[in-house]
Amino acid sequence: MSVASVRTQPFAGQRPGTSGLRKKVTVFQQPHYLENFVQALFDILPEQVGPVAGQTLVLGGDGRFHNRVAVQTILRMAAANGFGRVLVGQGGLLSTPAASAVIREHGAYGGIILSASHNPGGPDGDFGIKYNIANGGPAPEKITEAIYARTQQIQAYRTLPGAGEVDLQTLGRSELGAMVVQVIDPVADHAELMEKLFDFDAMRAWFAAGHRMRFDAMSAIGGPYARAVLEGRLGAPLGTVVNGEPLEDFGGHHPDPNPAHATELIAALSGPDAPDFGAASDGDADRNMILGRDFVVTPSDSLAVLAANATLVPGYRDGLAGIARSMPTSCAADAVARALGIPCYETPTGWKFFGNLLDAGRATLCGEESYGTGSNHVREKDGLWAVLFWLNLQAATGQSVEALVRAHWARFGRHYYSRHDWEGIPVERADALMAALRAKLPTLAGTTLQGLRLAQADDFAYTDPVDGSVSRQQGVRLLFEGGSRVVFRLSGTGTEGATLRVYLERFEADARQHDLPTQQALAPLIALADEVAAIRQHSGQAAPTVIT
Ligand code: G16
Repeated sequence: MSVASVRTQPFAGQRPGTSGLRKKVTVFQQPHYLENFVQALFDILPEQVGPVAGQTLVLGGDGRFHNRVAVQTILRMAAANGFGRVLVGQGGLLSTPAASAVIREHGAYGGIILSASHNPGGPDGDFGIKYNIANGGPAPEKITEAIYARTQQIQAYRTLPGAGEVDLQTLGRSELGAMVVQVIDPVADHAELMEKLFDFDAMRAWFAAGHRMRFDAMSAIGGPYARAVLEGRLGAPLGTVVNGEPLEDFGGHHPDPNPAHATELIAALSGPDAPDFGAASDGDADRNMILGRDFVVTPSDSLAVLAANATLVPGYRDGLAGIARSMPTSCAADAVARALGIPCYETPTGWKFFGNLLDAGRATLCGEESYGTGSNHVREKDGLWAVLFWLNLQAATGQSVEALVRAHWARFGRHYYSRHDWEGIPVERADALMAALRAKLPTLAGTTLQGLRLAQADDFAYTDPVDGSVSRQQGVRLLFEGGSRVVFRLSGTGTEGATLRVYLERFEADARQHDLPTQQALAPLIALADEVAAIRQHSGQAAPTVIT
């Protein structure tokens, strides 16, 4: 089988965003589009990381439309570029956290994950690709920027034109040119890892005692993983996992586990006959949502509660080295870190920023407001891991989700939190909004807005404490006396227009004030956000499109 060099030309706009390159499926279907990006990656790896010849690559995706075609393309290109072996999930499938686990478990050189995460799928939906390094985590900016630079110069890519499709349904080994293709069980490594971290006996007893749970896999890749652990190893009744069959278009739904898109689950968790525990994961199974009966937990609170109770779980019995959260995530975790006497790191949005802290042993738990929670067990956020953590806490304490959160608020105070998304803003308008806001920053500190005194107004910059790299312009922060915050930033994961994210947070120590409706509690902050950033005027929209 001979290697061919196929001539090509650069495509504009192949710069990875918050988490890889995400575009419409129709964009990825253009001839050479995927190939250019993959070759750019393979071209920069030797210089950025080390030679690829003979190395092991991990490959898999969330099964969305175009996954099957893309996996075959990448296999042929990996062989033509000299990789020695590719570990690919059966059917071309691997959840994002499982890919991270497989990279680490097998000491692989790195991995390619095909996913656009929570973005809708299908022929008119989104597709995505990202590269993870040997620690199992997303490639840092240095690598993603090098890939982008290479895509802008690329002239040719290497492939095996004569190669047929590799059978990805049958577990085991085959050859593609000089490269070995090893089709692996996508679930096994991850399930083993979960069993090492959590008290499976206690959780089995919780189900055996008649407690009920509903896990909504949103017709995405989380289904097989959740079924194997919850209904398989833990003995939860069949049917505990709903929408458990991965579909190429996620059944037409938006596989994003939050109050806007998991309305069915929220309804199912309502009322006296509802299950005790509800949970969901997203398109590639790295996000999670946690619910009790008639009770929704915010991701920021989730991180804080897990951190405060971590020693109840076998994998974290010895305590935490530190906690890390993305800047827009609420400060609930900071309060826990203070009480535990451990550091809390504030990083830019994007899981890639946690990698160095985890590798250096500085942080054990990480979390983001965008429904991502994880730990040092892998280098990605992990939906099922978070769900099992909550399950383990309920089994260990005998308390409900709501009771655990209320006790947490009583001890640490409540951080009311909400995110308002303004989607589909024309890019120039969104850029103009952010530029105007940044220009205003020097005049804002010390002023009083809606009765709140502004202590600090800045554009968040992060210096990685491990390698000293600096990331600037990571979001405009308004920090008020008393702990309230408003943060503005543009999303880096969308595929159409711009999305302005406005993150709103109010700290309330007084337990008598812990039962306000969230939007009401945040009303002054919502009003001042619009006043300061002139959101309606710039966007031309009357209201946010999504409130979580
Ligand atoms: C990705 C990143 C997360 C980030 C989220 C939102 O999640 O991995 O770290 O918090 O996007 O990013 P943005 O606000 O820029 O849209 P996922 O689940 O989409 O991979």
